[in-house]
Amino acid sequence: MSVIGTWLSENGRLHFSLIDPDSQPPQEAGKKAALCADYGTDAIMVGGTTVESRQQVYETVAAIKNATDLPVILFPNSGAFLVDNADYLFFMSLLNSTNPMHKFTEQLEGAPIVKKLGITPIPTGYMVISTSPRPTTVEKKTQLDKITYDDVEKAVKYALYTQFTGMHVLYMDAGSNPQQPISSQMISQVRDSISIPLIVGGGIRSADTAREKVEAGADIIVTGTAVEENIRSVKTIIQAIKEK
Ligand code: 1GP
Repeated sequence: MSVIGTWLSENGRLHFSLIDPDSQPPQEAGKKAALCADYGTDAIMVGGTTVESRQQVYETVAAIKNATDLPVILFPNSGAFLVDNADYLFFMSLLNSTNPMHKFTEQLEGAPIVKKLGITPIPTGYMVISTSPRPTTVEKKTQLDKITYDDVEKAVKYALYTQFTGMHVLYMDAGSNPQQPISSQMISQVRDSISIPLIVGGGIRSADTAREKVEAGADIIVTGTAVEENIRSVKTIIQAIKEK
């Protein structure tokens, strides 16, 4: 079974806290991670679309590892910022990009680095959903074959492709701080079409929204902006995800 599959079978639904090394100094990132650990988060993801320094990523991961026992998963925007002090890496292909760099080339160049550093890769199909009129940073920086808020059929097509090409997990992301999260209807239809674990992120800032998205079929909820802007809300978000 895949790493994520094992975590899910042992713990039920999961919550991952996303920390962007660009948003605060490493010590501050460590404090945030420790609070999220107290609230019951299951892993810390480290990454962001605007990260530009390997040292910054390394020091952020070091501070988080110092402050918590949680697994740290890199959420990279490039193979250039991989570090050996993280535990795992979302080895991601941005499926609905028209630019081969985001789908394949970065991964190809990064593969020997992952091997050398000894981080465990988690083969991940990554889909960005365009939920809002105002594009998110990831939408601006990647060239997307757009999947709009209502285009459930297209999302299902990409989800099936993800599973059929052997990815261990599908991550559906509305990008950071979008005007609205991915629709529950889309999550539910995607969930019904695949059997691999489903991660959902982007725009989930309240317990009610988190509950709605897990009820629709998300196995794992990622929150980033909530960790940055209203860390206390992460506690109730986690409680909502884990309640039966
Ligand atoms: C972005 O899914 C993550 O890649 C988190 O999004 O910052 O909106 O929580 P938020």
